[in-house]
Parts: sequence; structure tokens; C-alpha cells
Amino acid sequence: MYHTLLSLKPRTAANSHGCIAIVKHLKLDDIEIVNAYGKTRTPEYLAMNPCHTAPCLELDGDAGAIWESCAIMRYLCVNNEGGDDLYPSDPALRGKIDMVMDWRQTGMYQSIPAIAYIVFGFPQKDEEAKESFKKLIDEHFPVLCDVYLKDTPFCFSEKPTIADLAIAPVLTFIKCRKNFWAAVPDKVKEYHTRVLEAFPGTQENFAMLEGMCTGYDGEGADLEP
Ligand SMILES: N[C@@H](CCC(=O)N[C@@H](CS)C(=O)NCC(=O)O)C(=O)O
Repeated sequence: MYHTLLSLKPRTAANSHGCIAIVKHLKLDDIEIVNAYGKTRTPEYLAMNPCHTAPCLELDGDAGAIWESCAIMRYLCVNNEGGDDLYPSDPALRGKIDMVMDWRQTGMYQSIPAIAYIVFGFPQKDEEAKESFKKLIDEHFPVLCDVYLKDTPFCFSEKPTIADLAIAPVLTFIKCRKNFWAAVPDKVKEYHTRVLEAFPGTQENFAMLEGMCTGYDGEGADLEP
């Protein structure tokens, strides 16, 4: 199996970090990680992935491609030795992991752009950033802490899974607004650290994203939540 994982700036792209962490953790050395920054709207890329997103896993030969970070993480775990460790096959646990990953995509992540996309140079309205943060605090973090992490250090699990890899790198984004991060509950901060520390092979990527976010001092960096 020889695939190419196309990532938008692999070092700082939170959406790609879970996929990269799996490649490193499972030692999938035949998967090449390629920077797709500036290429996602080219005719070649669109022919492969008309949704123009990264990460995107290009398969061998004429087998096409898989995009959406959570789908790629599942594919990598289901088709590689050791993948069960990160995506356990127990039906109830697997169902819950899938549920958490869908929640990340359709719920929690929706609150991220207005808070964090300033770091990419996309201006955001202060009111929308505050509203998004309020939603994280009032709605999403309680679900994360009081349901998914109620009895376990990782989501429904004693060990980290791809559900945690879907969530934790994205939380780093909040650090681009230091006063928002200061107001994040300790339980969320501790979870964030715990997940990232569980994947030492990806520390460089995590650290680059962290540095990009904590180093941001442009418009909105000092906004109060
Ligand atoms: N839901 C997607 C989001 C991926 C996404 O939005 N990627 C952005 C970068 S963070 C991207 O590829 N943007 C480039 C483009 O749309 O041309 C996933 O989880 O993979």
C-alpha cells in the first residue's frame, strides 16, 4: 500500500494533525506526507477532490482519494496493523467514537472559525467570536467533560483513540485569543495536554501549531470573551 497524505501546511494544520499522528503512531512509512498549501484549487487537485479540502488521502493507481479527516483516520486504522488500538473494534465503543467524531465535525468545530481564523489572516467579527466561545463554554465543553470524559481520561476510553485526535489539535486554535484560552475550563485544558502528549511522534507538528497560535498578536488577539 503506497498512499499520499495531502495536508495543508502539515506542521500547523489542525485538521490534518490527527491523520499525521496515526501515520506516525502506526509507523505507516509508505505514506508520504505532502504539503498541499496553495494547490487545493488547482485543476489537478479538484479532479482528485472536488471539495478542495485537505487533508486528503490519495490512493494508489486509479483507486481515487478519501477526504474528510475523520474518514481518513478511520480508513488508516481499519486497514493497518495496530489500528484497533486507536479505533477499537468493540461495537458499542466504536459507535461512541464515531458519535464523538461526528459531533466534532457538526457541532464543536462550528464554533472554531470565528474564534480562530484570525490566525490565518481572515478577519472575524468580535461579536461572532464571543458568541462562538459562549457556545463552547455553555454547550460543547459540558458535553465533552460531563459525558464523553465523565468516567475516563479519553473520550469513553482509558486509552487515546481517533476521537481524541479529532478533538484535541483543534482546541489549540483557541490559544490565538489568550483571554479566551484563560477562560477554558481546566478539565478541557488538561485533556488537551493529555491527548497531545500521548502522540510523541507528532510533537513537532503540535508545537508548530501552538507556536503559531500563542504567537498571534494581530487584531482580536486581546479580545475578552
Ligand atoms: N471537514 C474537513 C475540513 C477540512 C478543511 O476545511 N480544510 C481546509 C484547511 S483547514 C482546507 O483544505 N482549505 C483549503 C481549500 O478549501 O481550498 C475535514 O475535517 O477534513
